[in-house]
Amino acid sequence: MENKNTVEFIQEKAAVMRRDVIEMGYVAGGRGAHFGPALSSIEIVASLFFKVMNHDPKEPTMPERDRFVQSKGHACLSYYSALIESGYIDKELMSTFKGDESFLSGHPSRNMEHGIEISSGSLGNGFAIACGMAKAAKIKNEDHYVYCLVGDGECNEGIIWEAAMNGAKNKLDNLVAIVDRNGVQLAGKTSDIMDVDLVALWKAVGWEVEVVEDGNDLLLVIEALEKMKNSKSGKPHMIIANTTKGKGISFMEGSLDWHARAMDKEQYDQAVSELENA
Ligand SMILES: Cc1ncc(C[n+]2csc(CCOP(=O)(O)OP(=O)(O)O)c2C)c(N)n1
Repeated sequence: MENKNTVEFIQEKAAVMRRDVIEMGYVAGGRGAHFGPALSSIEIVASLFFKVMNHDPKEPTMPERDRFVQSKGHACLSYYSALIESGYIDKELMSTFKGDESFLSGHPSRNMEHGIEISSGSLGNGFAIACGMAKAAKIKNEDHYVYCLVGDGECNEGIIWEAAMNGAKNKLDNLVAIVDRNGVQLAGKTSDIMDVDLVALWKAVGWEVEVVEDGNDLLLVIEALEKMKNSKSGKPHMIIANTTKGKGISFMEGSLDWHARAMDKEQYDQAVSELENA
């Protein structure tokens, strides 16, 4: 399905997705939710689902669909919100997030009927699977793309680099990965935990790299995705998008406290009011 949505339309979708993240995270109650990682990735996921990817919610398994893998699976709320707002998941199911019988679990669990391509959450694994999916498409002469969302802390995982080298060797130019570089991981700032030059590293392993100065700017994200998708470099593509953890909610922005936690009523009211007045 060709995606002809306007930027204004996608902006509106992104705003609704942010609201969905807060609603779902709040209903999880004491079980808590990964608010910060979901909110930093909204513009990336919205750009993919409402502009860049070829997909059809009415036909979730159509062979020619582009595949999306959320390797940073703990941020599932941005993924679920895109699946809800594009029609893969009934909006009423939002209230079941993290419920015992719900398929909307705390990390994505493969569910093709509802657009979830793979289970993810063990950091690094989703990225390696995405490389395998891109290789499989090459072997089968399929011309769809694979898009994969990775965290900057996730890039500390060894499996990432094994898969990255393999992806370059296999010339997986049908693969576009995006690092959500929000600078904060579970236990501290990414630069305090493993201070690496991600741009240099990805280039060193043979990937084509594009940096997005503001990964919460929809136009910039769409531009980078289109550029990488259409690139003829013959290399796998990596977009490193600088984002803000917890983007859109003042008390969450850049905060380690809001990597994952429960939200009380007062915080919920403030978050909703900030989104309504944004
Ligand atoms: C293999 C593995 N180790 C540890 C974890 C626990 N864990 C969950 S989220 C997280 C931090 C991820 O940080 P980052 O990739 O920067 O993503 P962000 O939350 O900033 O979006 C960690 C270590 C995990 N899910 N998988």
